[in-house]
Amino acid sequence: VQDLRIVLLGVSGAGKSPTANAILGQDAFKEKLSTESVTKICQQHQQTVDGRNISVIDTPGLFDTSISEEQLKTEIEKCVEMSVPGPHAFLLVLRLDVRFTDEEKNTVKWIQENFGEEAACYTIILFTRGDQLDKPIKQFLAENKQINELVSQSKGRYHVFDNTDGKNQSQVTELLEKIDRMVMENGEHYTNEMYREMQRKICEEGKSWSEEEERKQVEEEENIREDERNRLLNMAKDVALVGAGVVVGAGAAVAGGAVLASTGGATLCAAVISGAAVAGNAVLASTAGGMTLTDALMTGAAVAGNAALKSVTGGASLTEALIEGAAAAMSIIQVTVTDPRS
Ligand SMILES: Nc1nc2c(ncn2[C@@H]2O[C@H](COP(=O)(O)OP(=O)(O)OP(=O)(O)O)[C@@H](O)[C@H]2O)c(=O)[nH]1
Ligand SMILES: [Mg+2]
Repeated sequence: VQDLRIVLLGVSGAGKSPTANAILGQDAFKEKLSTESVTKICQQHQQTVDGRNISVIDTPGLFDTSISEEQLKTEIEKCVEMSVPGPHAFLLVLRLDVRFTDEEKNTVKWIQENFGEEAACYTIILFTRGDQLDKPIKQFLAENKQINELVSQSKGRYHVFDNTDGKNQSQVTELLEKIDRMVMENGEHYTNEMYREMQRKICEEGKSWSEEEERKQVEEEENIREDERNRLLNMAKDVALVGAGVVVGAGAAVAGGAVLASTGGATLCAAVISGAAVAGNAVLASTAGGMTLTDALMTGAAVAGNAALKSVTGGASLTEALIEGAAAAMSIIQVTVTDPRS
């Protein structure tokens, strides 16, 4: 292949930008001087290297907290567009000299989750700070199980760079040869279609997950409503039994009626207000006096039941308080009015 498109990935400070510069043999990408991460957006530069057109795309650090997940996603999208029709290689850049972090452990996984399983076939681990390696790389890998694990996830492909040695052209030539070999083994480069396919899958998984969540929520709400309906119906039966046809009991009857109406689909508030009002003899006046509906209902229920207010402040739901109110109204009826059945 005459042209090569290379995408550099890795955590912030891994040395992506210095590596990109080393490949191109020029200071095209800004490198770090401070501890803050440098590269915030994807950038592409190209250069003729060994007589071939090499395009390098530098990316912001993975897991970098100074840019949001969303921003990173947008940048990765851009990097895919920059690499049309798709990169020949992903270089996963890792530092050799420091202890391996959890984030670095997750980089291969991150690549697969964002670019798809097949991305591993196009990935080469590129170790920076080769100058600080005091033993042969094979021995280093044998002694570092976790890094070795990462290398095997990338089909055993890796390369070591020393970015302090600007004149070391052979490390670049060797890298390009490794990429060529990988492309030959794969038979093609990573394609943007593979990327779109992966994104479509992620999208669908996300959709089916949220559909499932929504279904569960609706079911839960329906269950709560059903329980409430049953409780109200039971209460209504009791209230109606005692309250029917009695003058004061009319309040309870309306309260009972309110309950029935609410289960019949009328709005709870309207039904309850009239029920509580009749039961409590005070509520309508209080709403007219500027109280909020809830206050009025509480007062109404309280007057009706002598107990409801307590239960509301005690943490019971308004409906529960009202039911208690109606129940208490019922007991008032039993005390003050002769039960028509007796
Ligand atoms: N000694 C040594 N230092 C290196 C080597 N490669 C990179 N560095 C240094 O490592 C530091 C990290 O470089 P950065 O430009 O921050 O790396 P980056 O991955 O592009 O970071 P972000 O842009 O923040 O994502 C720089 O100070 C480089 O000089 C190397 O091979 N040897
Ligand atoms: Mg950078």
